[in-house]
Amino acid sequence: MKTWRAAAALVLLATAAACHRQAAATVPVLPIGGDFALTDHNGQRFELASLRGRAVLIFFGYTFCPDACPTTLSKLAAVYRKLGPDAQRVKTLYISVDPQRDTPAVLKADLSNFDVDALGLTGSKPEIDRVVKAFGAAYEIVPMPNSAAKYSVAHTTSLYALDANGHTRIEFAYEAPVDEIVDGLRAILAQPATAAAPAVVQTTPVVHQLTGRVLEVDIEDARIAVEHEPIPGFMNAMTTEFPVKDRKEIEHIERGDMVTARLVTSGGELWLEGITKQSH
Ligand SMILES: [Cu+2]
Repeated sequence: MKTWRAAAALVLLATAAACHRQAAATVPVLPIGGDFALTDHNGQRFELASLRGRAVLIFFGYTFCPDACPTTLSKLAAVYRKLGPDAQRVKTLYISVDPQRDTPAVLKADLSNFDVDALGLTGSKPEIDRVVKAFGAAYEIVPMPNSAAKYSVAHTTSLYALDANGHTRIEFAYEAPVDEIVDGLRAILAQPATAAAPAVVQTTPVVHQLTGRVLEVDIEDARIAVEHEPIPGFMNAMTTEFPVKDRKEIEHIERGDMVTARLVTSGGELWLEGITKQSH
C-alpha cells in the first residue's frame, strides 16, 4: 500500500468560500499549515519562522514535473511583475515532493529559469511528508518502468498564501489567474497582525470523481492502472496506479474499459471505489 500523508481536497472544498471573500476587509486564517523546517536550495537549514514580516506563497511539486510546476512558476513570475514594489514583501517556497532527485543543487538550477523570488526546499521524506500533511496536500509516486525518468510524482497543485505571521490565509486553486493571486496577496499584506494559531488538518474522507481508460488490472493485489482525465485541484491527466477498496469491483473490469470511479482520500490513504464501466 502506498502511503498517503494527507487528505487533500477537503481543505480545498472547505476553503473555497474563503477564497471568494478575500477582497473583503478580513481574510480569514485557514486551519492548515504551521511552522516547519526543511533544507533550502543552498543546502542551508530553513525555518518558515525566518520569513516573519513577509507574505509567503507555498506550493508542492518537483523539478521533473512536465506540466503543473513549470506552469505555476511561470504564472508566479507574472504575479511578481504585477506586484511591483509589493513584490519585495512576498517570498515563494517551492517544496519538493521528490527529494530523491531534487537535491538542493537541482532545485537551485531549476528555479534559476524563473524570475520569481523563490527558495526551493527539500529534506528527508518524513520531514517533507509532515509539511505536506500540515497543508492538507498530497502526492503519490507513480512508477513508469518504461520511461527514462523511472517514475513521476502525482501531486496536489494548490498554492497557499501565508500572512506575515506565518498563518495560512488563502488556498488558491491551480487554475487561479494572476490577478486573483495578486489581489489575494495585497489583501493579505493589508491584514492587521493576528495571533490566532493554525489548527490541525481534518482527515474526513474526501471524494473526487475519476474518469479514464483502464490500462492494467491486478485482481490479486486489488489495484488498477488508469489513464485518467484531470482531477481538478488534485491531479493532472496521467496514468496512475490505484488500490481499489474491494477487489470484487475489478473482477468484471478489463484492460481498455472506460470507467468512472470515486477516488477517496482519507486519513493518509487513497483508494478507488464505485468503479463503473461506461457504456459507449
Ligand atoms: Cu508538478
